[in-house]
Amino acid sequence: MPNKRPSTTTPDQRGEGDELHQGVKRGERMTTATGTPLGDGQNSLKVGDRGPTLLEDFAFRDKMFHFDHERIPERVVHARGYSAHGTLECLDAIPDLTRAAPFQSRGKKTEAFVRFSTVAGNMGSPDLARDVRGFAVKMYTEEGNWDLVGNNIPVFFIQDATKFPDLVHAVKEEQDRGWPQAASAHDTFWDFVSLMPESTHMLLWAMSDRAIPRSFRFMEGFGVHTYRFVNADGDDTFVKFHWKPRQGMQSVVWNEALKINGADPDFHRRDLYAAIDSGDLPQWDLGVQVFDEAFADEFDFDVLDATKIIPEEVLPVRVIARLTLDRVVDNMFAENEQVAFGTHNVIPGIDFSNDPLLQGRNFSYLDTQLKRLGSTNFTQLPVNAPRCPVRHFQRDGHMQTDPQIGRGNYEPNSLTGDDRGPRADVVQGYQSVMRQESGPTRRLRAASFADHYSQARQFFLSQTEVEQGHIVDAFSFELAKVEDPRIRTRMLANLRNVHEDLAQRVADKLAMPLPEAAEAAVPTRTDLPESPALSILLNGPESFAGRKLGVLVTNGSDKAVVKAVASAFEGAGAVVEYVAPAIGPVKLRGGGTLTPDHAIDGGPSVLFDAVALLPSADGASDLAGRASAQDFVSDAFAHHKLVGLGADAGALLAAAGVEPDEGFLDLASADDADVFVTRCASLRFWDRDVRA
Ligand code: HDE
Repeated sequence: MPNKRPSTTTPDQRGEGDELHQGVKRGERMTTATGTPLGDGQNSLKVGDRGPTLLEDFAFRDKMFHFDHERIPERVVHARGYSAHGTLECLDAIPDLTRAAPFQSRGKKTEAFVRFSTVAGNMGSPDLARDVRGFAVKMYTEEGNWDLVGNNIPVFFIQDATKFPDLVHAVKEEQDRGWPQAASAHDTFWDFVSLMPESTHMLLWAMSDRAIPRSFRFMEGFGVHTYRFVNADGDDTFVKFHWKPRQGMQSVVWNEALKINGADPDFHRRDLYAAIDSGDLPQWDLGVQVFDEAFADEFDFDVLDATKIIPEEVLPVRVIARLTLDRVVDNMFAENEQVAFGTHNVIPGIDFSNDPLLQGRNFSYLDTQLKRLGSTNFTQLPVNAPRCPVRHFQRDGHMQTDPQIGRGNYEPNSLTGDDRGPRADVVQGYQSVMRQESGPTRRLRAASFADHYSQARQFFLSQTEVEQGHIVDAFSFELAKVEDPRIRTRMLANLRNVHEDLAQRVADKLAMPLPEAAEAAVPTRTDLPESPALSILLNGPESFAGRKLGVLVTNGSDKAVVKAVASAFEGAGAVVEYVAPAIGPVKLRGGGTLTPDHAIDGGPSVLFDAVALLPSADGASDLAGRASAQDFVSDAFAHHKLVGLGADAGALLAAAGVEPDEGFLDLASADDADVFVTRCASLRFWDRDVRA
């Protein structure tokens, strides 16, 4: 009986026991890659019951061949990312400034795809690394794809693209040992940046809370470079792009970030997925700083230097459009991995400046796609394909899927149909801005790029005291991980040029003497005014909407209070999740049960923006003996969180060693819920005297 199925497979494995089954399971018939229907998906073809597999087994080879080649190289930087689809809507038409298609009429909608990322870590690294976040937006316009490949920090480490491979080698895991993963806190990174004072301004941002965002939804994005807008008459202006989160800005604290990475390494991607999936669609306003040559000439710094910003207080950001993310990806590989961004993807109305970093990027992004995606035809992949007609005489190449019909495959030709194939449009087609450039060819850093410290100082002074403390802590944490003391000394010498107080505080935390200040090409300016727009805490949300409350419940929790808290927070647009001693249903005092979202050992308070402690007295005594419950409370306290305090949580508080302060709000009765949710809009109780 050679066709008898072996009894070791279950009916489900065999595709039996299904009412549709007539050799077909669940509607679709499984086939090989070439469409041959499979008769058995569980067993390879063998000689006898226990014999060797036959080379003839084409189905096995078809499947294994494909599997063996599933991986493509991950991105050399920004390998870990997460994406979503959305729409850009024009709020303020600006045809006078640019002929870029998305901005020609108010209400105009343009399909978009966004990929957020960390920079240094590999694809499987944790989301809460201290790192810059990529903020890359592809806009599928009717005049081609426009990619704005930006970051959540408006400046960069280096001024010239030729230094990029050095920077990336230095920050990635060290080549002789293979660590650390997704961390700048190691010798090679600090060695490099301490020798490259141009990175100082970026370091201030990277050591600030900008580098540990609470969520992609709560961070700003920046085009970084100066670009050009060009209108229909060919007139051009300079422009810098800004994405402003309508959710308000928010970051976590460092000790919390470390713990989130353990509790939920996918914290950021899960957050974005959950928000979109629940209909709480994240939005950013797209704003521009537009300026002319005269402004550029008068401005304190060179607008072509990507280590400098133009403060919003000097040149306000004008909002012109709104981006809404409304659809999660269907397939991470097809979309998140295969999306190919490039600064060179511009459309009529957008042009480049001479920023030497941007010029270099225009080469690198196209080049890297061939390595990753393996074919010059990557633009034909659905996520990369323009939504407008594509017509040219580019031919063939690996994986060509365009039906390139007709006889003429060159331009000009007289054979391809009536219109003789596509021709350039000298009137409406892309025209590069005509620029007068002259001068000797030289490898030189312009003198106008020489000030490396003044804006770093301005950034530091524009932070609140709390944020300044975080910057001091971050420099100290990272430099304490550096093994070679000469690197720490060199970095402290650089920091003295930023601000004496910053350098002294970092030195104190490292228990090191302050070295002489480093030699600086130009003296640090002390006259730059503070820029409040640079602070996260000064630009937080107006409410707790979009944030998450974690409610600790046990058997016997007061139903009235639990319900009131849930309805107050959900009414404010927040998400409420329940944490209990175990994942099974909890019986409430006052009747009914509640199904928790987390068991306490898998639901630490670092996953929430605020917490409510609503155990029964017995539940609190029971939890008091559990380390995970003690951490739940003591971490919430240490991370400056607002805590709603039920009437019976005393035993747990005592076990956690926490004395309630003004950041603890009474939740003794259902009536207290509204005050608690209103207070939670401030997100943290920074006055708490604790350093996380
Ligand atoms: Fe990138 N960068 N970069 N970068 N970058 C890449 O392109 C590069 C820079 C940014 O989600 C790579 O497709 C050079 C600044 C983002 O797919 C690569 C220089 C900014 C992403 C590359 C820079 C960025 C990348 C790696 C110095 C903010 C992820 C894989 C001149 C304005 C895009 C890839 C995504 C990715 C090169 C500096 C943002 C190698 C040479 C400045 C958001 O081409």
